[in-house]
Amino acid sequence: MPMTSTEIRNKFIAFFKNRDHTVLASAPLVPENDPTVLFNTAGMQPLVPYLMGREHPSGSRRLVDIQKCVRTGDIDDIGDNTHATFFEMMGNWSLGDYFKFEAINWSYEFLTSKEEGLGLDPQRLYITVFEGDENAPKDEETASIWREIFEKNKVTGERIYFLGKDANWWPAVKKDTDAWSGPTGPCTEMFYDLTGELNSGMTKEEYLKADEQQKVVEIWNNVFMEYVKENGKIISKLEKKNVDTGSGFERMVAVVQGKESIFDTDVFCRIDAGDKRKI
Ligand code: ALA
Repeated sequence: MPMTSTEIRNKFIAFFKNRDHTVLASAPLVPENDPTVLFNTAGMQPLVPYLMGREHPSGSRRLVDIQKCVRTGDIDDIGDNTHATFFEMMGNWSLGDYFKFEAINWSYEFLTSKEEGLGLDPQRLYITVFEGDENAPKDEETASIWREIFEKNKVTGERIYFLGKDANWWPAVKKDTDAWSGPTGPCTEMFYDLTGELNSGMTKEEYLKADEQQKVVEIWNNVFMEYVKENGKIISKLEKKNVDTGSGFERMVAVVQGKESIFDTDVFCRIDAGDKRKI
């Protein structure tokens, strides 16, 4: 029997609680103090003041939560296998505390550990890393942390791809319309091979094609916030570096339950009704 969505939810919270993270309830879907968005579109949205340097009311510099989100930017993708109008985002947060090494190692451990995590097959993981541009250098540090993890765990093949800011920078830049103000930085995304048939020696072009065909699905994004953006432009470095994580809950459930679509998981289907939808 695969894990239920409730078990996955509880495991995520427990994993980070055991690593000294304070557990937060989801903030309301409609932001309380952020006029820039109609809905919370990511786990980081309600935490922006703390990512910018204000002390969190809990007094903690490590947080974990599962945030309710509506991502209006994804509206054209709604209805495919992996995008929902409303979704939940699992997140662990470092407010000026740990950075790349711990964040990446914990992501890998939670994804693959059979005891404390989800027990996913590491041979089906693919990673993207920021390739660098005029604002920030190629993220070699992140790539070398991943290489070390794969080597230590005997995960074979080439599975790290360097991509540009549209894919590996938060928030992704949409030319001319990006008026985002807030904390920003490069990210590393984790994808899972839904088919179990992909070859880890794929060229970048082959990998991008597999992504386009939804053979891989993004299941986790670690953002390494180091900069401050104002009206879409990087204006300074953050005083304290942060980690912002986003892991789509419904997608993770689909991957763990071996389903191609989030709509076939127990988040949307009765667990005793086979493939019949609830409504
Ligand atoms: N803020 C990042 C995202 O939503 C983690 O993907």
